[in-house]
Formats: sequence, structure tokens, C-alpha cells
Amino acid sequence: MAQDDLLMPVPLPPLAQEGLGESFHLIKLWEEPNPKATLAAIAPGLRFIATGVPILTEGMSYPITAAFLARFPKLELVANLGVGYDNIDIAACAARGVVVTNTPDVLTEETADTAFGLLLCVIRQFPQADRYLREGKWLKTAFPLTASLRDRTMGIVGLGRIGRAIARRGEAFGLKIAYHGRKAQADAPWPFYERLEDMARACDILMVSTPGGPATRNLIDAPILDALGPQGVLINIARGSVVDEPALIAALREGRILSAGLDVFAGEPEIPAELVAMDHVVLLPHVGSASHATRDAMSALVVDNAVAFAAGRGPVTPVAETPWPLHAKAAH
Ligand code: 8YV
Repeated sequence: MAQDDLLMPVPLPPLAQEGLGESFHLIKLWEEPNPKATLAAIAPGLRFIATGVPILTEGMSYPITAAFLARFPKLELVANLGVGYDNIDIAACAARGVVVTNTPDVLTEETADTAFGLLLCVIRQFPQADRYLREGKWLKTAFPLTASLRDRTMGIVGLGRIGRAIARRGEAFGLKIAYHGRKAQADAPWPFYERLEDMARACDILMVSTPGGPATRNLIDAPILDALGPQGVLINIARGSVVDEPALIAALREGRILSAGLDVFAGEPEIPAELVAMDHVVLLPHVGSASHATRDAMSALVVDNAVAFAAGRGPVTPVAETPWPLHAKAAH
């Protein structure tokens, strides 16, 4: 039997390519000699797409916009590698009866580890201390004393799966925890702040672990940073779009907050030169989930979603906006 086409607009990890290649006729758009002609040829009948946020795409970016979706009248599934799916116009998918899946859970602990590692690096200046040693400066004098994690309160912006995993780590390190989000969560033992500014004022670490997209764009702006204050530290492992980057740069330059640890940036992989020039911040190249084990698990989940869906068993991890089976097209 002929295999169904599955379009991969951008390169996913090898394991995802191999796994999908076993069950589908995989169309790797970046390898096509004439991608435009390929898209035109497959568009009328295409049912399945597997994609990911630009981080893995070697400079390529292929957002799944409403205009892009409109080209595929028979599309049923967009399987996304990543828990975040702000690379996909989710409202357009929902309106068209297209199911979107993501890769939750399998990356929760890895990303929480990254967040906590970044926090420790920012507060205790470990990357700076490493540079200091390599530059031979220790031979002259000891590395300067740093800020401390002791007696701090961490405010978590977005208490989802990753936010909770970070909160657990925070408790193990003796931090006080608070959180802000759309609503209080009955089973969360930590103080809830309805107003982000109030939480920023009450804490000295702001940990951003909220989804990206229009609803959270520039949520962390100048007033929030000022509320966080001169001893305050901002950690962002979510999406660059959540932080007003020029406002953050100004706050860092003027000492209105102490420091920042950033794994994500508004225009990544391009980073504002002002940030790169600052020695008191810690910058990571979007490595939140970037271990072999976790990326393998994410790849396997993308494959499981596409294979189960195409076999009529339904997606494994559909996103909230396109629930299964309520949402999907009548055919499934
Ligand atoms: C990955 C991520 O970097 O899951 C996410 O939302 O940002 C990270 O896990 C990304 O998904 C890789 O495409």
C-alpha cells in the first residue's frame, strides 16, 4: 500500500526523521530541489505535517501561519516537536479542524534543570568565575564575592508542568515560592498573585515559564522589572517574546535589576549586541531541552502522535486548543 505523504518543512532530529520515514512518505522540504513546486504538488491532498520551533532548523524558520494552512484543504494534523507551539497559528488550526500535538512531560525535568542551573549561574556568577580562572586572574587575587540564593523568594510566572518542576527544585534549595498565572490552582501550596506586578514586588527572583504567543507578549516590561528591584534577578526559559527586551536591557544597564539569565531571545538566534557585551548576565543558546535523552524522547513522541493519529487511534498528546476527539474532522 502506498504510504501517506507527511510534510516536514524544517529538519527535525534524525530519530524523528527515521521514525516518521518508516510509516509515511516523508517529504523533507529543505532537501527538495524546488520546494515551491513540491508544495504546490502536494497541497491539495496533504493530511499530515511534522514541524518544530525554529531552534532546530539551522537558521530556517517555517511558521505555520493561517496563510500557509489555507493551502492545505485536507490537512488533519500538525505534530510539533516542542512543548511550546507559538510557531503555529493555533486559532487557525482550531478553526480548520486541524489537530495540533506537542511534546509535553518528556522535557519537563530537563527544562527545569536548565532553569535552575541558569539561576545558580546568575546568582553565583559561575560562568564569570570560570572565565576569571582561565584568564589567570586568580593568580593575582580571589574572585569577587557574589550575591546569594539564601533568603530569596522566587516568583514563578506560569505554573504549568515546567513551572511546578522548577518550584519543587526551589523548595529543595530553601527558596520561598510564589506564582502568577491566569488563575489560582487549588492543588498548588504556594501563594498566588493575581497581579504580576504585586508578585514582582514581593520576590527577588522572577522565573518565566509561561507559554509564548500573543497572550504573553512583553508581559515582563519596565514596570515589572522596576517592581522586581535592584537585587532582582530575571530568568527566562520560556520564549523571548514574553520579555520586553529593550526594557530589560535598559534595566540591566541602569542597575534597576541585578542580573538576568536568558535561554531564549526575541529574535533568536540573533542576540542584541548590548546583552552580549554585558558581563553580569548569563546567556544560553536555547538549550532548555537540549540533551540527547530528552530530544530523543521528544522525537519519539512526535512519531507516536503522527503514527497513532494516521492509524485512526487519535493523537497521544493533542494541545488544549484542539482536543481529541471533539475537535477533529469528521473523517477521524
Ligand atoms: C526546544 C522548546 O528547543 O519545547 C519547547 O517549546 O522550546 C524546546 O524544547 C524546541 O522545541 C526545539 O524545537
